[in-house]
Amino acid sequence: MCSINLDSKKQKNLSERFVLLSKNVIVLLCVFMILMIINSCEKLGNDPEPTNPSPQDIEIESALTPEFWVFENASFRLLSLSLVIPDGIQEDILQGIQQRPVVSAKLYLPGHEPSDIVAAFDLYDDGSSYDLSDDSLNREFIGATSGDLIPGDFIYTSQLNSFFASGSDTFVVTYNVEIDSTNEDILPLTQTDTIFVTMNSPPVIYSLESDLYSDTTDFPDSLNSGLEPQIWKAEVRDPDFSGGDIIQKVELYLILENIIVKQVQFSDIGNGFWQLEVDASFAASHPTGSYQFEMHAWDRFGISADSVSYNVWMENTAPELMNLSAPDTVEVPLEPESVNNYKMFVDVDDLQGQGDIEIVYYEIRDPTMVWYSDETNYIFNDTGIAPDSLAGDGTWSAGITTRSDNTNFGEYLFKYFGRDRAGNTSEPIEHIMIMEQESNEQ
Ligand SMILES: [Ca+2]
Ligand SMILES: [Ca+2]
Ligand SMILES: [Ca+2]
Repeated sequence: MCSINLDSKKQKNLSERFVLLSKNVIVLLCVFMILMIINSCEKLGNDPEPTNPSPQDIEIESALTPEFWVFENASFRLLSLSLVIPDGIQEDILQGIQQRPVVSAKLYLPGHEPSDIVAAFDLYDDGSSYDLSDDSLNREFIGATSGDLIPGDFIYTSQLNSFFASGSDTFVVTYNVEIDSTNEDILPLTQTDTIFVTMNSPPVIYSLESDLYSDTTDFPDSLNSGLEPQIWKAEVRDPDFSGGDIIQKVELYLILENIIVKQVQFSDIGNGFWQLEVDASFAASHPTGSYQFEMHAWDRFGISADSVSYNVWMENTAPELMNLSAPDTVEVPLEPESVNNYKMFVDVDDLQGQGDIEIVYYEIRDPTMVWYSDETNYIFNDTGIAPDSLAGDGTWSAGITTRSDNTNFGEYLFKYFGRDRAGNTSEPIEHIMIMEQESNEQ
């Protein structure tokens, strides 16, 4: 008897491993066989080619074809065709048991043979999942996707722009629904629509109105300083609206002495109306004068409307200073090389808003009747920089300092002014301040 010299422990391990290995092999074999069975079952189910639905089961419900197109309009528009199919057959088609109808379209010039086509393309019910951009035919009039929204709803779509046309013309579009390409006796379902391609027309500006003057149709010819908040509404339309064109931009230019001094954009509020909310600050930084208000509008091709002009007298008045707070007496410190700090505050208003105030400043007449002015240093601020406590609240603040070496004691006259960005200077406020030596008494 042949004996293998294994110790009993090793032998045990080996036999255990063998049992484990054979178990694994059996399990694997079983899994493999099950997979084979499943696979062959699937194959059995898939094996027959999908059948063609009967022509009587499929109808065209409707086709949506934009009728008017603007020549050389690059923006894509949807063409779609929806089919009516009984639910059971829809299910069969979606499960691949029955063949999916194929939808295509042809564009041609009327009076020509339908075979003499201008363009041919397919419509898809793919939820826009197919990439159509890799088009060797270089059809720039076809979108990169079908534009289809929901796959499997039997609404077939395609996106086109007007680049299929070589000029303004009328085109016939015929949709074809192929149900059974293998049987010549079964003709495709068809539907025919018409497309008109026209040249682009410029937008038209119809009116500009202020809601404060709703009893007149004309824009007001004067805008007084401090004008009430109002809405200016312009009616602007593009004759090519149905052709896919839209108004892109509506602007108002303010022109003074042939120079455009302000340009504002209106917002689209729909239905051909555009609006601008205006308040008294509209005139900020613009001097009182006779302005030309010029309306402009552009369509998406950058074609501009004939501008419409209004002559408007617009007013901007000077700021007003109120409620000055300043010391009546300032003292020069006794202690050498020291300073005393004082604060001044004044409320400043401008009908065109705080934004119109350019500067608040003061001039000083010293006891010897000499005037001093300095628009970089003798100024107030409303920017929150000390001694100003709050920016933009209309309370303007300034600091003044006396130094121990000041000797020009006596009466100082302060004159305070505000000037706006239109160059209007306020009436001054005057204030007398006495400068004296700090007393010794502590
Ligand atoms: Ca247009
Ligand atoms: Ca002003
Ligand atoms: Ca302030």
